[in-house]
Amino acid sequence: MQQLGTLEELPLEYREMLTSHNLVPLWPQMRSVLPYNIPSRDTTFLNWRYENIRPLLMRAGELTPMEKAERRVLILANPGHGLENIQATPSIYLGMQLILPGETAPNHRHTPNAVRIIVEGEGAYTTVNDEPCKMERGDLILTPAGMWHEHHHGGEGPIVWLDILDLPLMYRLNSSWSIEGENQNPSRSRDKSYADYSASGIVPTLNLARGSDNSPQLRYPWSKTKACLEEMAADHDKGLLAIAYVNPENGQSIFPSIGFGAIMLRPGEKQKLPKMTSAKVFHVIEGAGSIMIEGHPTEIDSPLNFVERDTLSAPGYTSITITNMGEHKPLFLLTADEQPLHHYLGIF
Ligand code: 1HN
Repeated sequence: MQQLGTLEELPLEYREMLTSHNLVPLWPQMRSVLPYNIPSRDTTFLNWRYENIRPLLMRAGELTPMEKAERRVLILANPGHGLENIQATPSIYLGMQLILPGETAPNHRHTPNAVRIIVEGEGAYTTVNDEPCKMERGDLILTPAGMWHEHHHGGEGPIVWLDILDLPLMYRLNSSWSIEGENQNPSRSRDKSYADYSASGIVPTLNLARGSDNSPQLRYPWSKTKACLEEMAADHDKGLLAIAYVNPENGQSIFPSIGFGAIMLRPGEKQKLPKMTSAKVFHVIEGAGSIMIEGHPTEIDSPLNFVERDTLSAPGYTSITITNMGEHKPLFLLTADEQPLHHYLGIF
């Protein structure tokens, strides 16, 4: 590899002249912005264990009332990107949100796309553009860019969910902003996963939203995803059991930025995931296991163990292997990655 000139080799007076005209020489940083053979990957391979998050989140519930928080969230920040940059991966933000019984998180809408995965508790619902979406463990609830959303909790104990947003991307595009709104008046009694989009392959004929990029289905119940994976397992006794969450009207990823999926591992099974360019996030819905990556300079020798409700991140351009430690129980994971964006950019 050819050695390139450094900044220090240049006369001080020349460097100062460049700076004064807002100019920067490329060659001293050529290798760092365009590494040979493999990109730099800042995403640290790590597990945010729920057993560590939960007590700190409950303390946030004691320390900070809703009026002082708007959204009571602990951000799952990846140290590889710098904790202050609120990135789990280059374009994915993760946060664990808590609502206590009787609390409401006020109505607003914003440019970042958001998904919630329900982690713990029941009795809460999110209203999205007047559609009340019930929140049950493992459900995926969408609030696409620009849609009004507010959260209510009428249940007994705390409710906790994982927020997944393309906020780091929007923020760096200087396009992240929000508007506050009046409380919503739900116009229907239940979300469209019960009727309009209750069966795969069937869509309502009179759908006025057809053609819009946003998925008209806002809630993807875990019970249906799980049932589908179990039926797939009944038909296939080997191979990776995985599904993607798509817009039922056009089959495309539910967001243009982040792709969502679910994986099932049979009892005791070990699976190598298809190699991909994008970093990846995992949230454990049911079961326990371990995960290992290969092909990263900061690779740790031993795999990371995980249990239910843990959330993990892994860098792109690595080979990921997951093992289900349950001898009799299947393992279910939800995944989020930047695959749609990579496809769009032509780098996947
Ligand atoms: C947001 O609107 C929510 O609506 C949660 O629950 C987390 C993080 C950053 C920006 C907006 C929510 C968020 C957020």
